[in-house]
Amino acid sequence: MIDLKKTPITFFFKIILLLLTASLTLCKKSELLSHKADGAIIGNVLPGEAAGKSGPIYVVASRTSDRDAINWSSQNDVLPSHGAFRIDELVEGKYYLIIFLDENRNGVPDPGEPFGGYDANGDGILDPVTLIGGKTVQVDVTFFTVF
Ligand SMILES: [Ca+2]
Ligand SMILES: [Ca+2]
Repeated sequence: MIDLKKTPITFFFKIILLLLTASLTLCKKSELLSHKADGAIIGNVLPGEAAGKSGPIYVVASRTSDRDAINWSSQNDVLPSHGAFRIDELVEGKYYLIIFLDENRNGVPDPGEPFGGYDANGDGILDPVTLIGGKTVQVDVTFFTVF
């Protein structure tokens, strides 16, 4: 047991210093993790409303669900048809999984082209998935409307 009366005050300062150093180190480590692009989102593209239609399928991991603000050419995977997708090198955070079927093969969604993504509750509004640093999240996406 530590005799409080005899223990020098410096002992407590040392303990406090040790605790501070430990917590700072932990903070630094989690900060490093959160900025590392070491997460991935994988899953399957299901045909849904796009059944029978053909063309490249773009799967985008987007920070926004605002169609006008989505960058279709980055953080994506392009598939020749329905099937497995994989998007690597993602920083942790919230992402919307958004898909379109590029019927006229111009690299961007156009009115009438099948559109969809990850909609957990099936209400027609995209839902975000949360990715933790260094982890892989699996979600299936489907076409449920047109752009
Ligand atoms: Ca197009
Ligand atoms: Ca939804």
